[in-house]
Amino acid sequence: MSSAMIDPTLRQLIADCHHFEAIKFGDFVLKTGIHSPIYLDIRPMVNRPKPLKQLSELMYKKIISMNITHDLICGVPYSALSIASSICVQKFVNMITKRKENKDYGTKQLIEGQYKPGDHVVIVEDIISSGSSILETVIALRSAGLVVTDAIVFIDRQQNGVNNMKEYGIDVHSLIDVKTALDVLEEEKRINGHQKSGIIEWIDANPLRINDDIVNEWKLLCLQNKTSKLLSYEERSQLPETHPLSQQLFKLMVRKKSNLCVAVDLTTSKEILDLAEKIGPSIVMLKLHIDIVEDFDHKFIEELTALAAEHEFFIFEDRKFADIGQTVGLQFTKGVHRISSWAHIVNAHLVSGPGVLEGLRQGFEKDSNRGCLLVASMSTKDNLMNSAFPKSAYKWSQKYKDFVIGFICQSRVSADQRFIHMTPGVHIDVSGDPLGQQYVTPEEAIKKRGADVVIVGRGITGASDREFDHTLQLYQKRAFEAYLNRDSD
Ligand code: S5P
Repeated sequence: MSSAMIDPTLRQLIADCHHFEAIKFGDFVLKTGIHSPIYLDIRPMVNRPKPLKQLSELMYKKIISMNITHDLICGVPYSALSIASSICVQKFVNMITKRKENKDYGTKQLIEGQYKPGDHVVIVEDIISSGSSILETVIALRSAGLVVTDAIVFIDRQQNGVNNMKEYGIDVHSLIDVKTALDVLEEEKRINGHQKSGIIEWIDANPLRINDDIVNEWKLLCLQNKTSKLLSYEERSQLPETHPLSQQLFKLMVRKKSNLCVAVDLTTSKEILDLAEKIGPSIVMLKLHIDIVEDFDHKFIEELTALAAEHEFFIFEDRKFADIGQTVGLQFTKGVHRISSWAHIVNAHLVSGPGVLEGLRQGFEKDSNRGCLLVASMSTKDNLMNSAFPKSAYKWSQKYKDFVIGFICQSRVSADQRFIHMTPGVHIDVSGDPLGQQYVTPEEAIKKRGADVVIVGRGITGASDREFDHTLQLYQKRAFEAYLNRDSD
């Protein structure tokens, strides 16, 4: 951009920036620890009515001249919020704002204001450096179903931000770039040629990248948006911030071509170990009710753990912890079973509230190879688990994701694909049992209800010796094929 072509108001604004110390020269240490010979902070400009009005008029003019479709305007917090408000007041355009909440805020809606999915939004920002803040806003807007393709900024620091944003489908239009602003300031005798070339040299030597955390958030959004349907186990193993145990499980399912967990509801250690030996190669998880084992001892656990390592499956103790946190902590770590010392996975009900998770927390001792599933719904007839349970399971899964890896459920609880959904009550013959168990087929569980892993008990363990191998393979094959053909009817 040549400084001779600059709109007189813009020229005046750049001079004002220097006058009000929105542009400063010297030696500044940036947030990143890098020394910079130039400092830009637009606040002293947007805190004053005259430059704010002039700046917002110019920015809106740019939106119009670039022919950018816009139902709404969104300022990047915080400095650009006043610019966006000023545009909206002057030009009668509606505004939305993005909250700047910390990460713990979970999935709560980050966009404030009236909008509908599909509305076009133009982003307004004061300065673009790497583009990270703009991308953060783009992620929030796109997550809410809004369409955003353009951003208007006052000054481009020319440190690669505009280029960076192209990768994300965003065209950034600046009123002025920093080198042209420096020309103006030189012409206005506010800096000399020597200072200017030193700054330009520094700018050229310091291109910026988008912050890694934001890139990861973007990847996650892409993976979720790529299809409204479920991603493959492989893709899910690569989602950022997936629990290490879930990552291992997703990978294991791909490797073993199995999404089968067998419920081994047998009462002697010999029967369990014999069965584990037989089913080991075909399963990814073996589920126990350790309190029904009549001859329990830790030698049994050692042998089972060795089989789990040999055949690569996880051990899931279906203890359904449900008491007050204090008791649950003891049930998990103490007693004859000392469950926390060997179970890769346990589960919990939230009937008594999230205290149960606090109670369990101590037993996980930051061991990233162990995790907990929340019971969100049950397979049995006339059970009392109404819709409050999946809602609460969803809510607390977000807060305890350091060890909550997913759900025991009859249909999906969370759209967050990092969580595993496991469905029990699966049988090829769906007639149920006399004690209220209700069954669905592996296809129904996986294709219709969205299960990632099916839990099969008597469907397999009840097969006669003669039919056992065939039955095991049939369940493995039907469940995995249902996953592979999930998107067909
Ligand atoms: O809702 C549920 C939750 C669980 S964990 N319904 C269930 O049946 N289960 C468990 O899954 C149950 O405790 C048993 O171990 C297994 C189902 O066994 P099956 O023989 O009826 O397949």
